[in-house]
Amino acid sequence: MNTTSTEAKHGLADRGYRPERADWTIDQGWAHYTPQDHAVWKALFERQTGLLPGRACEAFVQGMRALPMRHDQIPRFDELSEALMKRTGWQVVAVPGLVPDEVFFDHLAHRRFPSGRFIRRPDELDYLEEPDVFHDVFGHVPMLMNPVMAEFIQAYGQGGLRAQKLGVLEQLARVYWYTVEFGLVREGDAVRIYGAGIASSSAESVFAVESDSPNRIGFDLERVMRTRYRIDDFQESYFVLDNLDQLLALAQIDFDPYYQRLQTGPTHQPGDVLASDPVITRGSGRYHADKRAQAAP
Ligand code: HBI
Ligand code: FE
Repeated sequence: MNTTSTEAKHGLADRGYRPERADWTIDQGWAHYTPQDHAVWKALFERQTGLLPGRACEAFVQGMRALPMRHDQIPRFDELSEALMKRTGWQVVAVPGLVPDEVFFDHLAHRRFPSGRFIRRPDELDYLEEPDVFHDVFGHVPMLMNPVMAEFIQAYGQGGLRAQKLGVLEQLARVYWYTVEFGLVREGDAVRIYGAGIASSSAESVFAVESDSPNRIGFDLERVMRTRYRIDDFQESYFVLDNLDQLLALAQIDFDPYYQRLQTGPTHQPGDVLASDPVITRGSGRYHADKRAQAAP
């Protein structure tokens, strides 16, 4: 088997971790969290719940409200699963961190959301490469209470297994990235967060909706499938849905004609703006330009 891009990037294959179960799940082991672990959750939870009113979309806020999540302790996955199961048939299962793509897809295809069980250290509050329990539970689980998102992520799991066989996973992964992880959606005249990568990051939840630096562009499937993304910093462009029901349509689309078309034609860089883009806000690009200037000798 080839080493997947995820493994190469995160060194999973090198770390020598061998799962005890074929599906890579582990017990949450809730009793083993330390007071420091719960304190990290509390700090992150309080910071984000302060930032998200007026920034997160209605579905996120509603989902959060209906879940057994407390400010002062890491949630129990069995309690989250019970609430999810009733609403959308999803469950949360614990995994050690990033799992191989096909394992990830198989869980999603069966409405099981793999969540990191570890929590970041107090000195890592702002940035972390591997998904921990705060990103996965606070960021993703509220949207899994939404029937449309529930459907879409399951379809992504099914599509992922197929895309992997066809060798087009990179293109499909961009759809997940620019929706489930970094998606914005219009609500009235405003643009709101539904992506978990944004909703679980204090700095990016402000940047994504308020900064004049990034581009905000109306979502188009082929455009997104042609666009590279940044994993190491804020996004240079966000793609904005008119409403969450667009995800339902996406879940039903036959991707094969897209994969065909994508074999030729351009690939776009993260910050590109095209003449054909339905631009909502054209970014100044200042944030990333400053960073590049600092990095240059
Ligand atoms: N594993 N636990 C976990 N969480 C992810 O978000 C994840 C993963 N493995 C692979 C993966 N994401 C992505 O690279 C795929 O969506 C392509
Ligand atoms: Fe995520």
